Amino acid sequence: MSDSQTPRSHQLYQEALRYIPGGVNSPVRAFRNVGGEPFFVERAKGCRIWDADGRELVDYVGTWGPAILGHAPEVVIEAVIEAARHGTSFGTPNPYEVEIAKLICDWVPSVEKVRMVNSGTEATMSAIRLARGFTGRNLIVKFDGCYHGHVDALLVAAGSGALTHGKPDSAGVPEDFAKHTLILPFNNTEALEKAFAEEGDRIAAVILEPVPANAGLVFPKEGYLQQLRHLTAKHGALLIFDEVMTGFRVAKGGVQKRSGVTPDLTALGKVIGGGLPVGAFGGRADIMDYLAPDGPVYQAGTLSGNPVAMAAGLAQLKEMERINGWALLESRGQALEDAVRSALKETGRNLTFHRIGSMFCLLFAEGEILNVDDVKKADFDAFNRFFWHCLGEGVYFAPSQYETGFISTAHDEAAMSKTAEVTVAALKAL
Ligand code: KE4
Repeated sequence: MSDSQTPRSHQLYQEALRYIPGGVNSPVRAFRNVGGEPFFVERAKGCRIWDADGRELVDYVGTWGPAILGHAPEVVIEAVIEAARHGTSFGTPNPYEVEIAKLICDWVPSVEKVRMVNSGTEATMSAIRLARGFTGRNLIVKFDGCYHGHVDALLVAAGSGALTHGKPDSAGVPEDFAKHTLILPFNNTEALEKAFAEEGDRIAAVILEPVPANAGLVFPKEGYLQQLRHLTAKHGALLIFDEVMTGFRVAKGGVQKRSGVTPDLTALGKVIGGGLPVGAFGGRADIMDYLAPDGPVYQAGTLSGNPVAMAAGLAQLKEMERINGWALLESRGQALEDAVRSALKETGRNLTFHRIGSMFCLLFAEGEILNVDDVKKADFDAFNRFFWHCLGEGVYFAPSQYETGFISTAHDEAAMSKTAEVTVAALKAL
């Protein structure tokens, strides 16, 4: 995509670079993984977005997950307008908070009590602090390739060996923080057993994306989540599912509903805000009651539970239930998978397509892909060429091989057939 094809976005980007670090308010939007410049979006509706140069694009990023009903669904827009008319934030409890808390407790198996926050990062950060406060332990286990937001304790990379304690994965994270985080390879049962054998009574919690979707899209091996549940319970450690991305998307109750594995705490975000800034963390009541004001673990937020964001989230979740959105997402996801698989067959490309419900990833790698180490073997140049070819033809996939794509209930026939056509052409052109 040359700047001449998107002159207005190019101009906006040059201006943005003057006032905003990297020209963006979140790094992935800068397209650094695929090269080139980002485009600026001016409006979105359903499965389509329109950029500053008027280009219409079929959108498979869905603002990184929240747009499960597509962009600007009428029910959400009306709920936001209605709520905003009565005030945007009160700094006091409001009825919306009670309604959404009840809905989350009813729908998500692990959640007996829930606290609203303003992002997925806040949700995982708070869940970690709560787990440490509840257990009186410091050590947190996470998995290489899983992303949980920009939490100091979790911006940690695997040390030299699989079982060494972490080292900071970002400037500004003190070594002292990283040493309390142990990084394990995902889907490696021996590493898990060894870690618990050596450090089990020091582990406060294990946090993971139960279906990792920030390093490509990979699936837990048969029995892996059950093993995690068994080992954490056996050693008095908590199990935290980061369902910021999968919650309310892969099923009404998330991965924990589909898998039957119930964590002690769950982090949520994205879909529950209907596109507004919302996160949440919840779980066993005896753990959640450790939170201020009743308990010793402090956590707070000026805009947590604000009426407008709650109204947006409630409208989205209730609409998903009304239309049984999960069945719709499964059928659209299957249609996309069929189209991609026939394109791969037609073009003789031996690539790997992973999908769970409306989340998918076309991995430019062959063979079994079990964790981020396998994804790192992908052909990133080929992915980049595929990305730009599709974008040039009006189909916007996530601008990184490490990111997952999202389908919404608004992805219509026309969008899906255009996607199939463009995918074949892009694979042929590789
Ligand atoms: P936020 O703080 O960005 O709301 O949520 C952090 C987060 C936590 N847990 C999981 C599993 C997540 O995927 C995320 C954020 N996801 C990225 C996309 N992979 C958001 C996009 C961005 O960083 O701009």
